[in-house]
Amino acid sequence: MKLIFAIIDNDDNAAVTSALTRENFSVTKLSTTGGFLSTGNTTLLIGAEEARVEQAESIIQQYSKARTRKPTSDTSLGKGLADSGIPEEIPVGGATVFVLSIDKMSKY
Ligand code: 2BA
Repeated sequence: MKLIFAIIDNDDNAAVTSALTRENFSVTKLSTTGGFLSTGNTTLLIGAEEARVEQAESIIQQYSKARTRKPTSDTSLGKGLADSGIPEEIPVGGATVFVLSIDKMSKY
């Protein structure tokens, strides 16, 4: 059994989640915040048999787009850096995916 953490853009959330659930993956969505931009993103938790991890990753990859975001004065990137040449556009995504081995999964 594996646990997939997939950090995706909020704009890809609906497409990625519905494609995963259509293929019978169980998904938990967490509202998260990127440390660099301090803007919202979505983290998906997916518990899956090892044999299905590649399929889940390929769905996540298919529906996650690379895009750019403008940093705002609210982002941690901008704090205290007003004169230090903050880039106008920051590349974000597609998805950042971590796959962890888990010892046990139970449902009670
Ligand atoms: P944020 O931390 O808000 O980062 C947004 C984008 O800013 C990143 O896109 C990357 O292009 C840039 N960035 C982040 N940290 C940077 C740094 N220290 N120096 C220069 N540029 C930096 P992505 O790499 O696609 O990441 C999108 C989101 O995925 C991140 O949002 C964060 O929430 C998560 N993430 C990415 N890599 C991670 C990691 N190694 N561990 C934990 N979370 C990660």
